[in-house]
Amino acid sequence: MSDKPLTMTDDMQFPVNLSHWGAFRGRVEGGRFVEALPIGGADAQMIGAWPELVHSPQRIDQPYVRRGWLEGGAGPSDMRGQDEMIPISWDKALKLVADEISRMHRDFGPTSILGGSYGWSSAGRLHHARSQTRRFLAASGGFTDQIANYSWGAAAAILPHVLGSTASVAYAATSWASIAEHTDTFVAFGGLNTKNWRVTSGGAVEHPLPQMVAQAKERGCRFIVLSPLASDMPDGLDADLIQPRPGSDTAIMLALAHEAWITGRADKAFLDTYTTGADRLVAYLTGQTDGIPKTLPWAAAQSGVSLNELQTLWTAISTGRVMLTAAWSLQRAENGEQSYWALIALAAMLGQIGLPGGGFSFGYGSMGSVGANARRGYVPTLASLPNAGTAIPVAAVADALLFPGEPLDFNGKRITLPDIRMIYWAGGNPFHHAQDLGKLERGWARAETVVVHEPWWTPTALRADIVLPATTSAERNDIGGTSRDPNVVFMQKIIEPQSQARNDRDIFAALADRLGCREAFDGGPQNTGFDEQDWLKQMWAGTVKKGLSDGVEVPDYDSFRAMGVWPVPAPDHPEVMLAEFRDAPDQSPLPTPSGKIELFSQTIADFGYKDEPGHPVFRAPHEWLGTAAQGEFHLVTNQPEKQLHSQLWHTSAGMSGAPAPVRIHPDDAAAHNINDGQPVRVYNARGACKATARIDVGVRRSVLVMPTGAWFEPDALTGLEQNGNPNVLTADRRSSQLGQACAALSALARIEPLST
Ligand SMILES: Nc1nc2c(c(=O)[nH]1)N[C@H]1C(S)=C(S)[C@@H](COP(=O)(O)OP(=O)(O)OC[C@H]3O[C@@H](n4cnc5c(=O)[nH]c(N)nc54)[C@H](O)[C@@H]3O)O[C@H]1N2
Ligand SMILES: Nc1nc2c(c(=O)[nH]1)N[C@H]1C(S)=C(S)[C@@H](COP(=O)(O)OP(=O)(O)OC[C@H]3O[C@@H](n4cnc5c(=O)[nH]c(N)nc54)[C@H](O)[C@@H]3O)O[C@H]1N2
Ligand SMILES: [Mo]
Repeated sequence: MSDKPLTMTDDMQFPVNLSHWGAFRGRVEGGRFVEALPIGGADAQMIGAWPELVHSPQRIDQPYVRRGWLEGGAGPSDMRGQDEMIPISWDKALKLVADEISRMHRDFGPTSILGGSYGWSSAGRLHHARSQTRRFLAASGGFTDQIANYSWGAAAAILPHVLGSTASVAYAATSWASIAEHTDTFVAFGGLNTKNWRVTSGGAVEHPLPQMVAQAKERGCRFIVLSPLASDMPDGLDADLIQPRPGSDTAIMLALAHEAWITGRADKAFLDTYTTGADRLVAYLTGQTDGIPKTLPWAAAQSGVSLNELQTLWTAISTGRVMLTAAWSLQRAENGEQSYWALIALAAMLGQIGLPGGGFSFGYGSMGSVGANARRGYVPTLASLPNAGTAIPVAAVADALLFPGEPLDFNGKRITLPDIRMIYWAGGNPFHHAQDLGKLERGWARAETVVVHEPWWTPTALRADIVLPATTSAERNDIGGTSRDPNVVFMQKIIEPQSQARNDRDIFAALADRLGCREAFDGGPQNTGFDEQDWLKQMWAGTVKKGLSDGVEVPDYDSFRAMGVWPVPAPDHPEVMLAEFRDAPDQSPLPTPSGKIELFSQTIADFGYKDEPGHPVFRAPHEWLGTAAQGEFHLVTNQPEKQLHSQLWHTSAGMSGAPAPVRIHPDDAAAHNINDGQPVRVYNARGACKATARIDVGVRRSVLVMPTGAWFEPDALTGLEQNGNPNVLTADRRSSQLGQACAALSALARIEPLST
């Protein structure tokens, strides 16, 4: 490993590649990938693990089939993950898979195949496993897709009602340049955890946020962080820290909005011009609707924060230019939708939405390059194909497997859960990401056939009937990048495919040939016979065309390929979210029913959901410190430090050396006889896992903080999960009927020393 990261111009002889955790050059010696060198400030340890990933002993070397499935035929089974896996030829494996797809379509119709394939697979748009899976299953006759995502599913449901689109969580954000220049007070609900900046969906080349935050600080911006974890901020930021009960932020936001109203600070002109329904919200805030004024003392009682701290917070935001932000974690909770709506309502009261450095933006602490200010639309994507099947909310997988035919209320619609008989997963790890993994196991057992494409023997691959070995992105050419970073990367193949691994796309093309749907999979006769190069050229042609229409000079394909990294010219101005709307609300209305920010939504009120009266509300979750019994902790499951979810776990960058860490306050540790570094058992009625105690004075009392990312490995006899996957503990309740989104952060658990 070199001690200084390479710049883009160094060592041009090594091919450039890209992952969600950054760009790198790869050095191959004697047929082995021996070194990965970070480009542009990517985390050296995570990047450095690339050769370990490619040559991992966990690589799947060839296709396998589960003995019970091969000998007993397709059918429900609780032997997945336990049976022997038998090596078979590609030809045999492809025939088995193609025959199963035909059988499903013939006997049960398209919705019988679950094919959403949620997960992050690899950066690179052509070989993006999830896109390829969806194209293939759509082309072959249809499937049950998965709607939205785990990251911000609740936001995806609420924001279109309030702002008209998901832009403010998906890609738009006021830029850090604007914050550095204008913001007086920056309030971060959920903090700004620097570990999350190591990762950007699609893969970023630059990692500018630490410097940009430091610039704002230097210019005199005051930072206030609300989080149960003190380390949810960059070292040296010295933000004021407030530690509310997890799940209580909405109460705080609403009380601040109430305070703005009753003190006369509310910007009535802004509310009149740019919002609708403020009167309905105010009636709730003042207690006219439900008899409970949402005062600061009320919020103090809900959140376990002192009145004094809330008064200081109110004073801080009542003057000057204020930027309000919430991490995505806040909405990955029961009634998570409300935290985002309440934040928008508070920002509307302050009247600075659309002004430089003011208003709100989501997710500055959630991913690298949020607010980095890039010109969007230059990373090509692969077109999707129309699906004749159906779709379920992404987090409703276990329910769909367990309760076919049951109705599910979702964002004003009533879905009937499909009768899923075949699971097809490529590019995700549901036995890492889903809540209540015991429940998922019970649902999974009901499937007749499970097919998984994976590079490694993950818990999901181990629970398949047919496993097909996939290449990693180092073993193929691709184009990648993210709309949040000003670069597009030509990902050059570093090493030939290992063992018998094949590209997901080639696997699907071979299956499409067998099923007679190759032309549909290719997207029409004009693409027939396309190889990797042809596809990449076609995708790049779209980017060149965009450049022509925008007046941006884009290199031709061969030049781009030779460059490896193409820096997209910066936009003319730093982005200020909703500035256009503020400047000309009549010419640039929001795509909401009123054209304005909806502080009351008739559409939502008309859904008639119990917890959605049509304006932001505080609804306490089922599981939080407000309902905790003696000895119960709020379990906060955040993102892992040096992994991307379950990826990298089995490398030197990951956590596989010991059960995952669980952070606990020293007083709580003492009360439970727990020492630093001690093996512990974290448990509740849903399950139990091992973990390694980390005593941390920065953790709020009565909270445990445990990262996701450990590979699910329950002990065959006791069920005790061995590696520290907290999703054996989380509840599979969804955010609400509106979002049906992942609510992993609303869970209670207990902890005890593990006697060995
Ligand atoms: N408790 C709790 N649970 C959570 C969260 C939380 O905060 N708390 N967060 C949720 C969130 S936001 C997310 S995004 C999910 C993460 O969801 P996961 O599905 O767990 O994400 P990954 O671990 O990135 O899974 C990607 C999988 O694709 C495989 N892969 C990589 N490259 C390729 C390829 O080229 N081809 C194929 N076929 N496979 C490939 C990897 O080996 C890996 O198994 O977890 C969710 N779960
Ligand atoms: N290193 C690394 N970075 C990543 C990822 C990764 O796997 N590894 N995954 C990426 C993905 S897919 C996503 S979706 C994003 C997720 O981005 P986030 O959801 O923002 O990230 P988390 O780490 O889950 O949570 C951030 C912090 O929120 C705090 N928090 C939790 N609950 C509450 C609450 O109720 N109130 C308050 N005030 N704070 C709370 C926790 O202390 C936690 O540390 O991260 C991305 N970045
Ligand atoms: Mo995510």
